[in-house]
Amino acid sequence: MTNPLYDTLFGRHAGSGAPFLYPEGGAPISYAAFLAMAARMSNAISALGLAPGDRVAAQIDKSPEALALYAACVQGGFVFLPLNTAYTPAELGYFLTDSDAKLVVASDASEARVAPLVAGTRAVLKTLNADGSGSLAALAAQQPSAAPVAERGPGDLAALLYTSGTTGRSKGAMLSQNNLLSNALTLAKAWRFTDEDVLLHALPIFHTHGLFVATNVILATGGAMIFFGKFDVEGLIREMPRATALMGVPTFYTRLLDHPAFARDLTKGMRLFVSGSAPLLAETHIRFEERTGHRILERYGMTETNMNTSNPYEGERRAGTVGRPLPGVELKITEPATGATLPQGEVGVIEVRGANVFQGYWQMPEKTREELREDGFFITGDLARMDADGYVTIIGRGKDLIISGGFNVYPKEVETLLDEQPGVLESAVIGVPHPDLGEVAVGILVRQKGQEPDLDQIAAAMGQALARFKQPRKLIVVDELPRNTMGKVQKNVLREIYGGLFSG
Ligand code: MCA
Ligand code: AMP
Repeated sequence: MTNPLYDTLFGRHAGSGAPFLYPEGGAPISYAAFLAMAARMSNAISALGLAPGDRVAAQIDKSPEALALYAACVQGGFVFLPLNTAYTPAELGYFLTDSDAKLVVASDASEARVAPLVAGTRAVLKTLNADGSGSLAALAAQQPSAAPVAERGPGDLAALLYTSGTTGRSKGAMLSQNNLLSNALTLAKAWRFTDEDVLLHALPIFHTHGLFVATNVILATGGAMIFFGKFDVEGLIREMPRATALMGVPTFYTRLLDHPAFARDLTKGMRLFVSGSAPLLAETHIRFEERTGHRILERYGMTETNMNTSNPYEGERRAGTVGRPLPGVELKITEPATGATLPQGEVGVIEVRGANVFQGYWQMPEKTREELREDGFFITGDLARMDADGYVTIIGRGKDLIISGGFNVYPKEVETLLDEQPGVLESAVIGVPHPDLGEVAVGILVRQKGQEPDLDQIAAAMGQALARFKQPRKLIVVDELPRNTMGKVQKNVLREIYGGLFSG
């Protein structure tokens, strides 16, 4: 094999007229047609002067063509770097420079905003729009529909996905061909995917969940995807009768349950509902079973590791747990200070090792050493307990992280900006329970003596600097923050005080 990821996920479908994508409102796209689209795009990228190993950064709307860009990168050996469409130019600039991307793909609508960020780099800027048009698409249209498959080994990089850090700058998680491939094959088998499956795909394709977990599992087995531009509860309900599986964040499930038309009958043909990226409340699991007769299968993963644990396909899917380590994944619960493995049943940090674990952080050897041990165990920062029969229950996070609707918000990043605002002495950003998004960010501001912060002006400044999902849903001004005897802000106290802001 010259390129294991391409050969196993894409090349094996050469010439297949079987449907791969059912785009919302569009004609079905066969595997063969999708591969031709990807090959044209791969040729176009080569024509722009990129070589295997070069980074292709993309901040584009979800579409079949956007997915073909991922396939094109695997085919040509380029490193795919997808970016959240919610990022503001202020956030984007760092990723483009840090990754030293050689091609940046934006949309016609965002081109003028992105151009100044690209101007100082060696990258070329091209566009790809939600309807498949754009300057990259135009260049691809002139290319042959077959392309060379770049020679790549299992350890070569396939993707670079940025994850924010609890301190400092975002880190690019380097994912190799084998990181992605091993996990796709493991999940396809664990969850019994076949070419008969039709997956409801309503996740974004710039994160692990929608791009690798959902898409790669289908590619590995030859099934099809009903491909939504974005999550739309009405669309899911409309299409569910012709689907067999759904993968989503907990918000998908609470929104389905809140919809009066979501009833048992609709789910008759479905064989699997998977949830992940954020904790699924046991209550949601139970309500879902009462309504549909299906038990949601919850699994746990990270950008750095793909998927680590899963509840079983056959056997007990235990509400409130993320199941057992997947085949090929070693998992231990350790004492945070020493790294020593804890006795069974005690709460500690999850560490994982396996073919799924990433290659380290892009150009950050020190950060890599802090989190990836020499023996290959990765320190996740998630706190959990393991039962005698291997089920893992996540208790909380050692890292200061808020997960809002499946998107990560690092309080430190928001606090740094809030602290710079006029009239603000200091701030603390906490996650507060939210009925729709699980939790949302709330900013607690300490006023500077004799000053009153202008909350509208601060909210506007956050809007300029931060993606919408990171912006505090509420700003609250106080005289001081609760601190422990060491002077550390007691976020748990703040969470208790403000925990009810969005309930009821
Ligand atoms: C949208 N908004 C949000 C979020 N999404 N605010 C906070 N958190 C969010 N997640 C903002 C919108 O900009 C809008 O702002 C307002 O909230 C309401 O938008 P709405 O239309 O209700 O939202 P939506 O467009 O329907 O999106 C909600 C969503 C979406 C479907 C839950 O956020 C989503 O697709 N989440 C999935 C994230 C994901 O794929 N995570 C996987 C990461 P305004 O008030 O201005 O109108 S991978 C991962 O975590 C690991 C590896 C793993 O284990 O999977
Ligand atoms: P990301 O940085 O986007 O890769 O997010 C990974 C984090 O999401 C993990 O470290 C966990 O904190 C969280 N996560 C993912 N799946 C689950 C789950 N099923 N239950 C609880 N937390 C989860």
